[in-house]
Amino acid sequence: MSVKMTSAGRLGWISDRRGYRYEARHPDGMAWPPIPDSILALWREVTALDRQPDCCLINYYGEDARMGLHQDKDEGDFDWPVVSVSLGDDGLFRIGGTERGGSTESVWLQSGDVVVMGGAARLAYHGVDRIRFGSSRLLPDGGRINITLRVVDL
Ligand SMILES: O=C(O)CCC(=O)C(=O)O
Ligand SMILES: [Mn+2]
Repeated sequence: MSVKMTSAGRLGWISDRRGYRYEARHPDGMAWPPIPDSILALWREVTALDRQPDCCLINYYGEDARMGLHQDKDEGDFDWPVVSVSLGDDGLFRIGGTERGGSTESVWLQSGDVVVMGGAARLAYHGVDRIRFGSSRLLPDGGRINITLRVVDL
């Protein structure tokens, strides 16, 4: 995996030899930090939901990082939307339908862009093909941060 990740919120998303899953604790044993209020306010603004997300996944993409096409489907209830925020360098985001191998379209996400995957798009295949390293000055050492908010409902 080329993307570095950590989490905030009640549950964090981890990957180890046993696979991927949500866990209430960091692998080192500590609870995840709370999701910042500004991020929760953004969630409320774009979803109009009272329910808060359980997980705030924080992905860091360095120069050669990418994320293959996948569906977000480890949550208990796909009625809740997924909200994702892009910060720093531009990222080439690819999104298709709900069948693997279907047609896809690509869009360069810029710092501050917010993607909401809800309704019919909640289970759309998506990924990040590459980033334009150094295209933003937000992060002193370059790279892209993506923040993904999900209701996990465990
Ligand atoms: O970096 C992105 O824009 C997408 C991240 C993503 O799809 C994920 O973490 O599941
Ligand atoms: Mn995803």
